[in-house]
Amino acid sequence: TVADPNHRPAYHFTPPANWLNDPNGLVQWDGRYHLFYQYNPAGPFHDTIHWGHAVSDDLVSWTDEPIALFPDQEGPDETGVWSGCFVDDDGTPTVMYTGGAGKDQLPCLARADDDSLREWTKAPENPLVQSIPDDVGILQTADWDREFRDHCVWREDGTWYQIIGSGIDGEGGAALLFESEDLLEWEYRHPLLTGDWRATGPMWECPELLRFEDGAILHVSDYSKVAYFAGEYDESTHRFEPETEGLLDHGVFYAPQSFVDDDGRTLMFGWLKEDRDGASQWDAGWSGAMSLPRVVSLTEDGTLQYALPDELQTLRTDHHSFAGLSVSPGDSTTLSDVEGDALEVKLTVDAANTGEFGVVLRETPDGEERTVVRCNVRRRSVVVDRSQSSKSDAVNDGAQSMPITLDEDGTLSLHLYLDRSVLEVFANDAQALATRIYPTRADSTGVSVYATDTDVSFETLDIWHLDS
Ligand code: DQQ
Repeated sequence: TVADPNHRPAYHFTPPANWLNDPNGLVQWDGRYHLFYQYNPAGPFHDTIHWGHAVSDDLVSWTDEPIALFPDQEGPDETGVWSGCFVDDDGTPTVMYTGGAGKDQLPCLARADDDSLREWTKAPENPLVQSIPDDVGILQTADWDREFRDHCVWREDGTWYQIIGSGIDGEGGAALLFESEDLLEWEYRHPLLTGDWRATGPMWECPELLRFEDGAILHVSDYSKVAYFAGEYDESTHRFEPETEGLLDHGVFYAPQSFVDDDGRTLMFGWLKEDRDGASQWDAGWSGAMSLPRVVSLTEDGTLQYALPDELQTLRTDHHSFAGLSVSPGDSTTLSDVEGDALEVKLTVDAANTGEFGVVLRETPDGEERTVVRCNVRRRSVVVDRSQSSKSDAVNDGAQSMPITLDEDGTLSLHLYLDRSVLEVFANDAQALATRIYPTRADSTGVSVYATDTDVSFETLDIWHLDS
């Protein structure tokens, strides 16, 4: 197995021990950020899920809180308190979540006892949203009477709306829209969107509708990837017209959830799955990390944009600039004074005369272990090559890749966050790839850059060591 304590991220949120999956109930309440998450306190594996809880004043330092929601011994959430969202019910902090019970997936509601959001009282009316017309054709499987879970709730002119993840038999994943006056009794409206099972699977988990000035984004998790559709949401018909589509991330980022904070930013967190085997997770004693918060926006032409919150800059310690560094074809340059396993790397190159180049992270002096972020500018792709990331065979060493679009002036910019076993890569603030790597050697801390077939000249190349 590969279970080195040095794989535990330094500045990404991880559970105190045991298992973490989806972010839930995200909110800034009373000035504080609250991160709830799917949590199994019994061990580093997905089983009887609770809601873990952590708070932060700055999105950077997190303090663990007691478990917020427990499954009841008997009742609509007896096998798990699954994913759900936060609802501000006229000042009463409220969550909608899915209860697991036998072969049922049952919408439930709970209200916080006070503004600390520590303790919650479940609604006696649970389970909710029980009557769905038969002709909707909700997907049934061997395990579940109906695939029907995860919640995104919002309000329009005093009326509540929510979408719940589901699938329509024979068609594909679906985000089903419901309406309510009181959050307790819900009436079915229509699918806000249905996918084609060949493209985005038979079932959609964790659907979320995000509203921006210039349009809306609906994203869904289809067991492997997070697909998004950008388009228009019409408040009079409650219909969504998708115009463009893409992937929120090209790596292991899954089941993301977002919220608008007091500064009006739409902040998104996603679960970064492990990519080492179950025995390694067991030996490590913990599993799953939360992504960094991403500030999401939509440009006028419907392109999704990511930015990293300024607060993350407080993690920066030593700074090294290599602006103007040139590397000749076939050469590589070791950046000898920037060793580390918790780094931020930001670079720009002029794409016009640039072929293939790369940034190598977590490299041993003899090159036995190394993770290569390879940019093929002509093919407009970034590949994370993990074939030598780890000597262990208990890990996934598959390459991952994402397409890139250049800025109008032909600049390619890359922004990397390395955090021990986590690597998040952003290209031109528009594409993202989060991945996991598990080096085994203590000296896999080197950084180098190389050029393959053309001179590569870095207009900017900044590297910071990041604090924990
Ligand atoms: N995980 C939860 C579900 C959700 C899935 C259960 C996505 O609510 O559909 O832990 O990871």
